[in-house]
Parts: sequence; structure tokens; C-alpha cells
Amino acid sequence: GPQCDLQGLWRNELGSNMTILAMNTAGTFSGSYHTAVAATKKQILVSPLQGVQQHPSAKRHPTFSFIVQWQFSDSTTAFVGQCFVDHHGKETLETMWLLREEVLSHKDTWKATRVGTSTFTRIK
Ligand code: B9F
Repeated sequence: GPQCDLQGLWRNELGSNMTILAMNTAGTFSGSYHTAVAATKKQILVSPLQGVQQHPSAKRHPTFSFIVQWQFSDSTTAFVGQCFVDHHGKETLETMWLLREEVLSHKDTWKATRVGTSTFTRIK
């Protein structure tokens, strides 16, 4: 059956867009992330991402992870997920993410992490 290819342009349920560039033989990749939401008054900037796919060759439903280094905030987000391809060849990325916000005091660490799920579909 068809394989899942992470390379391309993807959009999630929030309307955020990400571009994943070609992967190397070790499975590492880079790209960019344009979030549709930010919950901050700061201007959203397109931000770089770096990731790795497990077992890059011969995998139909590969797992992967990537991190986004936000260019407008001191926080960081890590995504983990899996790429699925249905019998029509339609690809979906099912992910979960953790967002660590920079807090100014160690005592605020309890409130520094957000978690969520996100589904990406290919737009190119
Ligand atoms: O808005 C985030 C942020 C961190 C500290 C001040 C602003 C950075 C962008 C996060 C985007 C998230 C969502 N976008 C998406 O596509 S990553 C997971 C979601 N999926 C205020 C304090 C902490 C968060 C907001 Fe902030």
C-alpha cells in the first residue's frame, strides 16, 4: 500500500499551517510552523521546526516528533505523532503536543505546561 510521506504542507483544526521539508536518510527533517492562534498580543511570526521520523524507510504509518522554536515567545512546543494513510491515499497526522511556557519563578512551574491533541491534513 502507499506510504505516509511527512514532506509537504499541512493544516490542523485551528488553521495553523506547517511546511515539512525533505527528510534525510537518518530521518531528521526541518520546516516551518505558522500558528493561527497565540493567546498573546505579540505579533505571530513563522517559526522553525526540527523533527525526526522513526525508521524513515519502508514505514506505512511512521511515528515522528518535532519541536517548534517560537520566534515571538520564550516558550517551546514539542509534538509527537503518527502519520496514517487511508485506502484512498489520504494522509493524516495524529499528534499530541506539550507547550512549556517560560515562567519567571520556579514556584510557577505547576502552571507552565499546556497539553493538547492536534490532527493535520495535507493541503499540498
Ligand atoms: O502563543 C504561545 C505563547 C507562549 C507564551 C506566550 C505565547 C506560542 C504559540 C503556541 C501555539 C500553540 C497552538 N497552535 C497550534 O497550531 S502550539 C499548540 C497549538 N497548536 C500564552 C501563554 C502560553 C500560551 C499562550 Fe503563550
